[in-house]
Parts: sequence; structure tokens; C-alpha cells
Amino acid sequence: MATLDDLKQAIISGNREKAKELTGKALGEGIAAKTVVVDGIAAAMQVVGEKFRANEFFVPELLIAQRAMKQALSVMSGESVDHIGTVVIGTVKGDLHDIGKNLVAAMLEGAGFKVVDLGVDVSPEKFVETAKAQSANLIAMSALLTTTMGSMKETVASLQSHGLKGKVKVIVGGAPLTQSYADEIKADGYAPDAASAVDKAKALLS
Ligand code: B1M
Repeated sequence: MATLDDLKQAIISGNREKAKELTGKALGEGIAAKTVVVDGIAAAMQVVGEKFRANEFFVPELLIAQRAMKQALSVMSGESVDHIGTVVIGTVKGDLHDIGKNLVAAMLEGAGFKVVDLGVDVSPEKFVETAKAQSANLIAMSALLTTTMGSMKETVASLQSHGLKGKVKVIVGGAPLTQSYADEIKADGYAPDAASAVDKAKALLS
């Protein structure tokens, strides 16, 4: 697994070219796409997140690591995996923070979900329309601002008015979110971090 260790280091240090090259190398060596995502790409971003929380990394390091992660993930697209469900993910309307959301998306993908990533500043209508069009099992919403959390409640209400509440499950997360807020807006689940988001998504679909 030396290639995966090198890939992790390349992402942590924000080396985009190396991250892309090593992802291709790992796949070429026959390492499963899922393993590359979980043990290489997502594991690297986990370390980046920990370093950030410990004040060893600051915003610039976070952003360059994220760019390296995106380069690595671009190599993964097209890899065939048997999907265990479809997730529509995005950062809610008015909110441009996407580092945590991208980490959750990568982990879900690594766990075998088909992930439709709507990016940032996603309106409740867009979440619901896409979930309908993609016959998704789950909507995953991220918010980093207390001022944008309310958009999650609107998405749940919109699902209800489309008769999809319960059929399409909703999971929410992001630094200002809590289980009690998730309960209050009638989301089906809350996860404090990317790894628990995967566990929660699997549990909701089982
Ligand atoms: Co801004 N920002 N930011 N920011 N930013 C915060 C969030 C803030 C806490 C900083 C502060 O004041 N201390 C504050 C929010 C205060 C609040 O509302 N409570 C804040 C603010 C105020 C703002 C602006 C308004 C600043 C301004 O312009 N005056 C502005 C808003 C822009 C907008 O969105 N409309 C703004 C802008 C930015 C940048 C663009 C500069 C940049 C974002 C770049 C990007 O994302 N591409 C940025 C950043 C980087 C941050 C901080 C420093 C770091 C956020 C981050 O990426 N963390 C942040 C302060 C901080 O956290 N120390 C801050 C790392 C990431 C891995 O963690 O996103 O929490 P996180 O994700 C975790 C979990 O939360 C969870 O899993 C992830 C991994 O374990 N998770 C989920 C996330 N989504 C999930 C979804 C799930 C489940 C789990 O299920 C669906």
C-alpha cells in the first residue's frame, strides 16, 4: 500500500500533480477504487481536518489540500462501483463553504453510493428536483453558517409538499448543526463528521 501512503502525503501537502498521478498509479496497480477513496483520499483529508483543528494547518493549507483532493477525485470518475444507493449532496443556499461537504461526498462515494454533487449555494427546489430526477434515496445537506441553516428546513418542507418525505431521506451536517436542530426540522439524520455521515446514510437505507 506504499502508493496509497504516497497519495495521502501528496494530498496533505497539497501537491495536485502528484495526487493525480498517484491516484492513477494506485488504480493501475489494481487497488479497488473504493480503497483508493477511503484509505487514500478521504484518509488524507481526515488528517488535514485534524491538523486544522489542532492549529497545525490554517485556511491556505486546507484549501490547497482540497484542490489536491479534487484532482485525485477527478481520476476516479468513471470507475465502476456497484452502488448501494443514490445521494444528492450540496451546501445549502447562501453558503459557499464546501471543504467538509466535499469530504462527506468523497467518503459516501468510497462507501459505494452514487453521489450527485450539486456544489454550493443549492436552493431547496434544486435539491428536491434533482432527487426526483435521479430517483435518489437520500439528500445530504451541509451548512457552515448559522444564517443558512434555515434553508435545510425549507428543503424538508419542500420534500413534504412533493409527497417525497420519508421516501427520500434527509441527512444534515456542518459545524453549527446539532442533533436537536436536525430533530426540530424533521431531518432523518444528523452526523457530526464525514465518517459518521456514511454510517448514518447506510443505516437510513437499510
Ligand atoms: Co468561513 N466561516 N465564511 N470561509 N470559514 C466559518 C464557518 C466561521 C465559523 C469562521 C468564524 O467566524 N470563526 C464563520 C461562520 C460563523 C457562523 O455562522 N457560525 C464563517 C464566516 C462568517 C464566513 C463569511 C461570512 C466571512 C465573510 O465574508 N465575512 C463568508 C461566508 C461566505 C458564504 O458562504 N456565503 C466565509 C467565507 C469563507 C471562505 C470562502 C474564505 C472559506 C471557505 C472555502 C471553501 O469552503 N471552499 C471559509 C473557511 C475555510 C472557513 C473556516 C475557517 C473553515 C471551514 C472548513 O472548511 N473547515 C471556518 C472556521 C473554522 O471552522 N475554524 C469558517 C474544515 C472542514 C473539514 O470542516 O466544514 O466543519 P467542516 O466539515 C466537517 C463537519 O462539519 C462535517 O464533516 C466535515 C468533516 O468531518 N460536515 C458534515 C460538514 N458537512 C456535513 C454534512 C453532513 C455530515 C457531516 O451530512 C450531510
